[in-house]
Amino acid sequence: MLGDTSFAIHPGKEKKDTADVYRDIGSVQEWLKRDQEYLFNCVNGKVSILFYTDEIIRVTMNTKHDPVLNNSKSVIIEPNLVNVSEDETEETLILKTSELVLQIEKTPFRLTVKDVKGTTIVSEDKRGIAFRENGEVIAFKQMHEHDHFYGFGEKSGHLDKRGEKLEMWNTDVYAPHNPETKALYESIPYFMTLRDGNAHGIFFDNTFKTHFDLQSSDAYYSFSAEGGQLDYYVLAGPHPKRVLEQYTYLTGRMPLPPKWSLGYHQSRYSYETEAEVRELAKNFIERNIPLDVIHLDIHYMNGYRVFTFDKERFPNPELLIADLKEMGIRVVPIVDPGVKKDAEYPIYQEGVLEDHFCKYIEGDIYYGEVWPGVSAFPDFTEEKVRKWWGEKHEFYTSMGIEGIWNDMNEPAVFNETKTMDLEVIHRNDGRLTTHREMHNVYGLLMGKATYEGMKENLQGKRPFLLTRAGYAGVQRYGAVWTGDNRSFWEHLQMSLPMVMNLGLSGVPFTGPDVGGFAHDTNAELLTRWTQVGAFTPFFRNHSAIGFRYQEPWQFGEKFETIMKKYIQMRYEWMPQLYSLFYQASIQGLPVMRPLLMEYPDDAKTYNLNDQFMIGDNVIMAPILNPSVTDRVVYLPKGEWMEYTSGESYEGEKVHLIHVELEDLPIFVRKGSALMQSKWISNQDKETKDLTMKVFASDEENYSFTFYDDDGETFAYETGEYIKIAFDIQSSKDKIEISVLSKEGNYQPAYKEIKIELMGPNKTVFVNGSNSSIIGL
Ligand code: MIG
Repeated sequence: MLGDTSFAIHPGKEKKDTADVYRDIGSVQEWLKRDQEYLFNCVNGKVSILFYTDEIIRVTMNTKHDPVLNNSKSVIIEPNLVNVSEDETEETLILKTSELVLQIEKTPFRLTVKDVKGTTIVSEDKRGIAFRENGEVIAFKQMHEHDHFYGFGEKSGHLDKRGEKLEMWNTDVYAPHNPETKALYESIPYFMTLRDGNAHGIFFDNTFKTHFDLQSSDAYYSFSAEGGQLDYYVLAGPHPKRVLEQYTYLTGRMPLPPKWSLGYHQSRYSYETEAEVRELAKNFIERNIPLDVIHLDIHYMNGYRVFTFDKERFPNPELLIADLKEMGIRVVPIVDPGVKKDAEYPIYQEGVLEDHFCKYIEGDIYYGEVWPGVSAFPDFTEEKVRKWWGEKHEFYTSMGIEGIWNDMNEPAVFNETKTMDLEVIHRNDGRLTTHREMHNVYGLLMGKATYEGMKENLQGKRPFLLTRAGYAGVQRYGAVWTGDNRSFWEHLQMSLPMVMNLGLSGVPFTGPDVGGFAHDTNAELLTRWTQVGAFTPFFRNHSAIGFRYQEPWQFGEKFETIMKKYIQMRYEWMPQLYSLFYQASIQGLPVMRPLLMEYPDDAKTYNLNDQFMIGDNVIMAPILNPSVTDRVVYLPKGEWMEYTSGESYEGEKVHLIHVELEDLPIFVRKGSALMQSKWISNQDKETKDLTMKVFASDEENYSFTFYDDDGETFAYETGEYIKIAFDIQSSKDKIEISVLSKEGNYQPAYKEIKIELMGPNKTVFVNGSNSSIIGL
């Protein structure tokens, strides 16, 4: 990955097109329909096409036997009954749904997917789908001149991945996180292509190491895997939001997180003693800096044994947790997968005696070095192991803990390869396979075990899970932080496209370590990062052992005051953010999104890396460079109002704006609204007042949905929520707000919504009458 020397550009060094060594699937000899599956017998193997909906198809190539269609760790739905019409000639077979036209050429097998208007969505390069004798499988697709590529989970570099080569192999990368770092902790082999304003998606559901090549040619791109089937889904779009709905329909959506997990988190590797944690909490309370969570990193454990506390450092965890809860602060401890090899340690004993650990085929347990020393690793591919691990979390829940932080679950091992031997066996509920195939889903399945175990143990309360590793579908179990970044301005810059692409990959609840994990942060960087963090979905300040402490007060009052203002702002925006998290939980749309998601026709947004949106009406333009107090902002179509100054800005224009250290430029689309409430104190975080800020326009229409509930139980599933759909019509002299619908039985502490008009004075009407209050 980093080994490129100048030799790579040696004069005369020829570039060989590796595609030549692949064998084509070949011509169709016959085809048949089995239930909903179209199965093509080709010269070199079989291909199945399966319709999931009118807009989603699955293509599976298997060169050895019939395609296996029931072993996904990601896809949680079954194919629907789809009406497909067939039209066959000697050369082609046409399959049509209400949204898609599939054109299959028979000699050799080639598939083109079009929409019903005849526009090509996905078409094959002249090489189609192919394989190699070593087990590799590959698909070559045509690349169009105006294609832009997004998603791919957690990747370094810029938003648009055209021109890049990417790899999926969950890797513990302490350093570096550079544009050339191809694989990080999460593997999400999924991307969205945007072409002339229309979008579609491809999900390559293969858990082996996979590669995406968007670089070698301008005429084609490819995706390949080192083993398994060529198994991919085409999602028809055509709007970017629709693609995401389709992808998360397949792989699931984030369950509504507990509200406290959307607050501010303070962490460090590590707050080492109970006294230190109490002192930390006291500081937040006294300074009235909002805080919801303190994370306990590995030092809390007895010799790094998971499911233990060190009795000297933390003599009374129950009391600590209870006292902190009184202050409105929760504790989230780290839990790694490695179980210390120690014959006197009950978790290890059970693991061995009940056969929960990963083994070699000969029956010996696999051991690797991690924090506790020599350790064994639970085989999370087995249902019974997941259940065991999940139940063990009673240790934490019985102390009042409601959230868990999973680290090192790539799994990371301290050795040359950084992970388990590839030939370690996973029993995989009867479909035995090796780590080579299960590596990328180890973290996902640990997350499943943890989330489900916590949910069971918490008896009606929502668990929170933070995980480092994952695969497509990880959003069903947890939030993701982007691992070991550094206190570099470059890493602040990179975190924006990284979090936006994670959002486009179905994972809405993510964020980087604010301030930077490794390296020493500084006052200005931490301040600017905290301004951004206040609006990234996951908001945690975390730093590494041996580096400067970076709690908000560490750099003196001037900086503390600014950071406090932004952390408080996070809470003032909570009603808005929570409504967006609700939207993410039902539709899969990210809270923090790139501008292209809302403005897919505007080419200026296609690789806009240093601005982001919160929902569909707010654009953030933070400062991401040292000593900079001016920046350029691009605003798309519409009229915009800067949140703090109230100044108006025209859309489809570039603006130069002045930004002091205490400022974060926030642009709200005129005609739209934001729901907000006041920050009171850490001990009293319940929303008691609610304001709708309406940003006056002379002509816009806007509609949005406000959502709220108790924030911590599953009672919303049985109607305990409040959900109001609003419509706002703006005109020259008036603003008309209408309640389109109102649902749910939840009785919040606030009894009305106060309307606050931002900008020029106009008369406000609510449901037809002159008023500035909406009663609930
Ligand atoms: O390699 O638990 O990414 O957040 O503080 C060190 C110690 C292991 C890596 C995580 C980091 C955490 C640290 N862990």
